[in-house]
Amino acid sequence: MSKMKNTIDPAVNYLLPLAKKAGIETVWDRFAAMKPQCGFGELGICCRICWKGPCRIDPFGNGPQRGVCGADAHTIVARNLIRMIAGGAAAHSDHGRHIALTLLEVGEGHAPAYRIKDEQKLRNIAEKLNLAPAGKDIRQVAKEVALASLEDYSRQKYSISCNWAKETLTAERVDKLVELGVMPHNIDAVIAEIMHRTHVGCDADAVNLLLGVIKGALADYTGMYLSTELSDVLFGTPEPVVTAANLGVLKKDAVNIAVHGHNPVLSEVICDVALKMNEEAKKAGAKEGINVVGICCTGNEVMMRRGIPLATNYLSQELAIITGAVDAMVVDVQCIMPAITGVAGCFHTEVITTIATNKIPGATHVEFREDSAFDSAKKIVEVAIDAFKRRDNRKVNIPDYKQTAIAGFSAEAIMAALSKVNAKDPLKPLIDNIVNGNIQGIALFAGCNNTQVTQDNNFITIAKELAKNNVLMLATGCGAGAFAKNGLMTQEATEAYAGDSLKAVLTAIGKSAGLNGPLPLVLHMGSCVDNTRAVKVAVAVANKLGVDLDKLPVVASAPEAMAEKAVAIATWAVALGLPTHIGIVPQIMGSSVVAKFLTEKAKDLLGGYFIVETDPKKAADQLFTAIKERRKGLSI
Ligand code: SF4
Ligand code: MSK
Repeated sequence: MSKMKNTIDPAVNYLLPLAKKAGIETVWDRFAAMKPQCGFGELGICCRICWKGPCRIDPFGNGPQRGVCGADAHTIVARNLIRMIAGGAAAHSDHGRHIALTLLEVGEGHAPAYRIKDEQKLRNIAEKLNLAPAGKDIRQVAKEVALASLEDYSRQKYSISCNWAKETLTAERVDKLVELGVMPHNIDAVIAEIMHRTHVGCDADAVNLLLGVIKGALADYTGMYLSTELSDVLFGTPEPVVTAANLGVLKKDAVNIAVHGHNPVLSEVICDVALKMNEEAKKAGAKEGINVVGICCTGNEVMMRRGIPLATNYLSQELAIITGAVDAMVVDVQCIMPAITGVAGCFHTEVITTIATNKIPGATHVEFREDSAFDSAKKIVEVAIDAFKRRDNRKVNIPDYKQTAIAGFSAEAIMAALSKVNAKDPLKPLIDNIVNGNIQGIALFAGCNNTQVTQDNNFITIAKELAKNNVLMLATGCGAGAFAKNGLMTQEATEAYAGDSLKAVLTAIGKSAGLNGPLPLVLHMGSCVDNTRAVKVAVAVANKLGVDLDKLPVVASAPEAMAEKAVAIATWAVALGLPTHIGIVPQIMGSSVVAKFLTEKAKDLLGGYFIVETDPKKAADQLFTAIKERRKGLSI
């Protein structure tokens, strides 16, 4: 059997042999050492919920079929899954809480490092949340929006749905979700409920747990939606910006600061402060001053809003350090490998943690607080400049690989581009082209990288196949990173890979929007928390057509999913009615009840369902088949 390639990223392929030669271990070495991975875990049939365990079910039927307490495979798999959803929802929604609290501080005048950058968006949100903003002072509006958002974390009445869930979906979808009893009333309470119902001796009914899975995923959706929207208010709503991606964006003659993680509350201030400290960097010998680059989703955030180049995505974060050119890697929350401090120990790189609840042994901790954001950011940049002075240039190996990437396609930016084609009715050109088949459908790519598959390969393979079939593509998270690094967020990619009718539409819109050519083949919609931007566009289209989301020729794919957050996102995509592809075998296959529910029964209940396919070409076929099925349903 031929060995699976680690990655298709040329920069990573350039650096991995150097890492090996230097005896530096990476994620791929640890993955190889971990094999064979536990078969019980792969099937989701091991349980460690109580200390009578661990228990495991024999998948071949010869050994135990129940845990010590009597839980069977279906209960165990469903409980494991719902706890993953709780983890994902907690991560996204805690991020959202942080943003909402920052907005509240701004409204109350306690956060001098921040301001309201998009007042109009704030007022639009206030309208959506029925807060009657007309005539009110903008800080008052900020306060009211923040409090209405925080209500989604504190409401005690089960009968009232979360504001950000009920006001952002089609009415029909809201009714359906309420009827199924899966609409969240309070994000925190839903997460607590999941932890309670999965405590030893509680919910043992797999189907009931699966409905809880859907509810948990919708709590995730709620936290994500408000996080994105309030981030735009504070930091600006992204607009198309031309930048670059891959490790070649690091500069030999600059203090390179990599911002990594998810939360723009920190990275935005670092970018501001870095600009002001350029002279200090030059005095330290960095001819080109400070070069801020992004990794993972913090990278996507600053790329979308500021055109800061993206160094790399999740799986290759260690490789950024192995270039020997990163002076500081500043991390906040989520998707930060604990391994980075070990790699940094082989170089001069400072890993700087910033959040009290996210520390890594071996890192320097600079606590970040909103009320003293400038001071913390200044200290971080000083640490980076100091580290630069210790850089060993003999160890510097910056791969000469970078690609142009056009980022910044928020829902508003897409509407703005469309309004250049039809100012009165911006959605019309999109809908007309879907109806006439020039655009067959829309695919949203989300999610991570995963060592289980060749890094970036599934994203690129599926996208090229769908492009041929005239499918419009959107991307977020490390999927967006994959496309950016591999040149699919360019106009040239549209010329090279789009089917004729898709190319014609992307060219017409791009030219009208003043891009002097087509829109890029894949539209960068932001970080993993920003998937709701795609929902915003889909809901607008659905409302205009007068149909629910499960009728639209819209599909989602997380072909290299890894994180609990990705599991939660994929699940709410299903709950919203989308056929949703996963390119990794999910850890649920030990229960026929759970697998059948998610891949088949969900379709009857919600319209959306999971497609599990590890072969990217076959996955593209299945996604396109789902699109065609939807078109047939609409008689188009
Ligand atoms: Fe075993 Fe039941 Fe305890 Fe899980 S909850 S570890 S199945 S005894
Ligand atoms: S960083 S959740 S690896 S997308 Fe958002 Fe990337 Fe997945 Fe983390």
